[in-house]
Amino acid sequence: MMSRTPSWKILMLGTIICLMIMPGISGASPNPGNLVLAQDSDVQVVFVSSNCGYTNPFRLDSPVLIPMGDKSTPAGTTFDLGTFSAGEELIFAIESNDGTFYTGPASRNSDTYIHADVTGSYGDWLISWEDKENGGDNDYNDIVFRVIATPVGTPVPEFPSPAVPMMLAGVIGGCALFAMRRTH
Ligand SMILES: [Ca+2]
Ligand SMILES: [Ca+2]
Repeated sequence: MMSRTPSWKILMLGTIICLMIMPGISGASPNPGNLVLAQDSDVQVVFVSSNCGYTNPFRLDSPVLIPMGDKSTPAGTTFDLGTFSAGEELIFAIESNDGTFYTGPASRNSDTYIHADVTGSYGDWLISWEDKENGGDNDYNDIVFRVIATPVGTPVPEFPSPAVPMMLAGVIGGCALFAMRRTH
């Protein structure tokens, strides 16, 4: 009986420790990711969230410049960026009050700090930005969006062509006419 009492305390303590450690882990080791397309792909960006003081306009910076939104963009807003070729790297940027920061290695940024933490898997990346110089509060939630790359030529769901229902209607109509003639 006595040994069962502390178990909930251990569970609570474990939960508290996890909550304390987790932000530290994510902040300490941002993943610069690798947004290089393996195939010709249609690319979309879906805005997820913002948690920041700066406005932070964000954009595709390379291979072409495509401005998208900022911290006030409604969650779920989708940007169709078009089609990109195999081998091209998608480089995104945010224009923070502290400077312009890019996806990819730390060396791209003026403060030589990784500002975009890339998670998810190939073709459905989650980009979580830190907008402060030298990492600031390291919360990596200032601007968050998904980048979805769909290989060109991926089959789309097929629907019957209009010719099939029209043929069916013709056959049914013909049968009905035949049946009416038989009854008269
Ligand atoms: Ca931050
Ligand atoms: Ca934040």
